[in-house]
Amino acid sequence: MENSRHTLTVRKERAILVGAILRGSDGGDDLAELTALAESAGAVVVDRFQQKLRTIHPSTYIGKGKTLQLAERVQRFKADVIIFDNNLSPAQVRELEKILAAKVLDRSELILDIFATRAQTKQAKLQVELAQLEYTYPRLARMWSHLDTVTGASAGPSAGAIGTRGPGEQQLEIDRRLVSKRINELRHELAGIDLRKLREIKGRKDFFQVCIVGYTNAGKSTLLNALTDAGVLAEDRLFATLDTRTRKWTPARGVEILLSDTVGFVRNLPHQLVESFKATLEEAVNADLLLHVIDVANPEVMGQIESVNQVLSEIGCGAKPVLELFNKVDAIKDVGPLETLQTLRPEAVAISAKTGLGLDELRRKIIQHYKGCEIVVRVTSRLSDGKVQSFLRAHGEIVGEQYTDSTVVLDVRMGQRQLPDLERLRPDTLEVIQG
Ligand SMILES: Nc1nc2c(ncn2[C@@H]2O[C@H](COP(=O)(O)OP(=O)(O)OP(=O)(O)O)[C@@H](O)[C@H]2O)c(=O)[nH]1
Ligand SMILES: [Mg+2]
Repeated sequence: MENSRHTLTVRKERAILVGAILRGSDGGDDLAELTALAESAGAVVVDRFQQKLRTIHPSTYIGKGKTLQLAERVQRFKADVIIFDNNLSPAQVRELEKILAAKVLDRSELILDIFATRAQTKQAKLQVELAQLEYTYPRLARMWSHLDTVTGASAGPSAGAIGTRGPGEQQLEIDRRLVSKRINELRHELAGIDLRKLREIKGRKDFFQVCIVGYTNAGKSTLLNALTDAGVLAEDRLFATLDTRTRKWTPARGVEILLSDTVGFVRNLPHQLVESFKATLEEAVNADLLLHVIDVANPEVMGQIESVNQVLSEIGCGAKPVLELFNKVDAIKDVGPLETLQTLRPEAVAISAKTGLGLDELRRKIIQHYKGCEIVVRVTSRLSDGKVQSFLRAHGEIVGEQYTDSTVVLDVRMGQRQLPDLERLRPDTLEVIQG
């Protein structure tokens, strides 16, 4: 128990959720998303507590009276952890922990905790550790047990273990140094991985790249699976996916696309996390087309669209072509809000990644985008050169044919992206006549 007080995880812990609604804000979502996040992290939510706030209390965020009421509820519900929907300053966390006699986490720490349990690849693990250290750095007094694992010191309550020593100033100073050393190591290691990843992404530039983005739990992985049989994990949990998956997809003859699934977005994504996940989101930055999956069955759909667009512009994708997808249309109870959305965003495609509804139309629209970079080439090749002709017939649409005794001149409509492959086959002449 004493040990868990100092960790930033919430697995199997009894949690009280607290949301302060600031005057002038949009009123929040009744802690529905925080509940889903807490459960996703493995906590058991035993109580919820909301307060309308005129101003933020500097030392405890919520007012003194409310804090005391909260302390009473901590006792009554035997809570281990209090999770705030708002982001708290380190000083506020310390003060609240003192008054409430329980562990206090804010929304960003909760999200980081989920990320820490979900990270699969080495890159994702390092990125999460870096984000956790950077976010938690000013909160050092609370993270003794995390430092144990970082520095390789033994965890546990044995005398002298870091986890049981008081947060004395001297100890704090040593730990700060350990943390900044570890942060440097992580940055260095990640820089190497990022470079490799970047090279890998650049190596794909001959392909038309489509990247699936969207709010967490919107159905991105389900869509990737529905289109490509990728067999990626999709589940009703926030942040089921942390690592990017890329699959080759052939939606029509001669059209080869690379389709990537990415980590979900969430409102107020901790800044450090966006920073450290930039390499993962590099897929989106390099994509030719983004598919923005929107869960239209979620009552917070408008806010979620906004959050995603905000992160997209933060990572430099603001001007990229986007195809918006209204997903989960099979699950909506009231068509009213969907109709409003469709009026506002007439270009969007209504789909159900689960039942397959609308996927044919989606396929057509993606191919249209692909063909946006379509060209017509005039190619001369010897009649005996079967390779060039079969390539053109497989990858393009023949729009003109002229034969001589020994050569054939073909006019072919095809994707610009296939030009390098055609050049590699060395036809006698090759000329772009349109596009
Ligand atoms: N009813 C319905 N459920 C869907 C649809 N698409 C996805 N889901 C469900 O929504 C949940 C989340 O789906 P995922 O594909 O994991 O969502 P995601 O966007 O990849 O989520 P993260 O990776 O967590 O960000 C799962 O329980 C899916 O079965 C749909 O079209 N209709
Ligand atoms: Mg997913």
